[in-house]
Amino acid sequence: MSKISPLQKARAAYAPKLPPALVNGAKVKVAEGAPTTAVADAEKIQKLFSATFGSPVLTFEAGSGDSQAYPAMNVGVILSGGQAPGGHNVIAGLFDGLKSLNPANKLYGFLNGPDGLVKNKYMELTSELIADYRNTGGFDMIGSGRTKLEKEEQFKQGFANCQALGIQALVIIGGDDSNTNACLLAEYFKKNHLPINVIGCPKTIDGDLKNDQIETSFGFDTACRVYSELIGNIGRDANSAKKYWHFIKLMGRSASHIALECALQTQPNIAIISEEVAAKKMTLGAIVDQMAAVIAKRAANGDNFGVALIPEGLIEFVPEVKALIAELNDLLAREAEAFGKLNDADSKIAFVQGKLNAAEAAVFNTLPRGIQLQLCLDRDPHGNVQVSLIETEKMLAEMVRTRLQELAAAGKYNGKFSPQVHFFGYEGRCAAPSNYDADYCYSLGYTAAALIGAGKTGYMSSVRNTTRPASEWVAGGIPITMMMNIERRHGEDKPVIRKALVELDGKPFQFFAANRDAWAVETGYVYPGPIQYFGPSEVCDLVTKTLLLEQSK
Ligand code: FBP
Repeated sequence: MSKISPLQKARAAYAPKLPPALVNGAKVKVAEGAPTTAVADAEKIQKLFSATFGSPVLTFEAGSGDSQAYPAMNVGVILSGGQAPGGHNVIAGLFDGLKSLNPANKLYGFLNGPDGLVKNKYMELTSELIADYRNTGGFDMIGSGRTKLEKEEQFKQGFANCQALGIQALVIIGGDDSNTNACLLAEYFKKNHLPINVIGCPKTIDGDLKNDQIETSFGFDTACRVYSELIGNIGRDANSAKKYWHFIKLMGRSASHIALECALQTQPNIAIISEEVAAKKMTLGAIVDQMAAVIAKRAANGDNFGVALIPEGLIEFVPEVKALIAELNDLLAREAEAFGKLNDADSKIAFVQGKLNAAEAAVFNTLPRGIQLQLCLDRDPHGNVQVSLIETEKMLAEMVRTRLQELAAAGKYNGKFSPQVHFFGYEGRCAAPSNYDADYCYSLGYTAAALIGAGKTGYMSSVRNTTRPASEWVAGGIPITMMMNIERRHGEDKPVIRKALVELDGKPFQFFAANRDAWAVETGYVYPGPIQYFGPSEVCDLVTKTLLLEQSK
């Protein structure tokens, strides 16, 4: 590794905390619960996962009482999908856990995501290498990628590559889709009597891989703290200069957990929650009206400034925009040739306007020109609009400006509106993990080693009770099939882990909803400041507001 910062140097010495069952190593006693079922569509899931379905929830108790080293084995690890703070600590925990089972155990990292498994690109992870990455952010130790592991040819190739390395267990660190695929792989191996076990670990800053058994996905805590620090700084600037409205888009491809957590941490004047927009079937116009109303109210109090949080996935939750995008996808696929011959932006927009159905055309016509063009141009290899590239924050700022001009003309607004737009996403994904994520990730990795030592497959590593001190954390394994249901994906019924959206009757949203009207008019910003790695526990060992509220009785 090249030059490291003083913080990184000091942080390398941090010893992450472990649940009590693991403090003396990964040889654990395993307590088995009752057989499990699926979160929905149990019959279909059982049919698809006949070899792995129904396994019990596992809880670890300290020490198997076995003083013998377990037989030596080789294990592979893969990072899958978007970066999330703490991934290196999962690998460090896995490495240390495996060594506690038998010092001769070896860990191989497949490079650049699942692709590395299929293409046989790997490196052995030695203690020297791991030492360089302890408590660091990023996934750069072995890299990540978004290749989906779902086809039988990939499974066969993966098996052959693992066999050549003597690998008996694979750990896949990923989000809901990657863990669904980990489960498919576990099923394939078990059904075909191929001696490789598969364990998943819950990762994603989006916070949407959680359920009754998995409290949170790793990385959510750190990413939200980084964004909240920045939002707090911007709030303080806004309240100092008193001249700008800041429209801040926050990452989170689909669910609004990040926007909600950041709102709970910083108390902005506006925070849009996509799930509420969908539930109330709000139009874009209604969202704009709501924002303009808050801006006008603050202006009437002499406050021509504010902070608004906008979740990245918003526009797909607005029913009319969703319908427009679906029609645009079809239209541009159907008319690809004719559309491709058009050279300038105006003729492209006019072409689309002329071919859309009346309802969709009406929505299209309300959008600012830049967004209209983005919707026509930015498409992924499957021909779909790349929603994450759409600058919702700019779109809303422009639409709100127009609405405020109308209000002013009607004598209902007499303020100044100067928007500043921001997008926070990559700023947080590779941050040095907070103590929470450093401990949680290390524990998840160590737990994966214990599950491997116990010969389990098709499980997700689980560490619970994390709002309490680590000395009360509970480690174990959750059968992945237990989290599954059947969903329609690309026109087909597929078994998938159910994505956790923001629950409108859940305590985090309810708390936000009870306070947002006051936060809209008062300037009650909270300034969380940067993540603290050293110092008193009350500033270093924080837990997200979301988790605290969810776990509160
Ligand atoms: P994962 O679900 O794979 O963890 O990724 C989440 C995320 O960070 C989203 O918040 C964001 O929309 C997306 O990745 C961006 O990914 P990319 O940089 O690959 O486009």
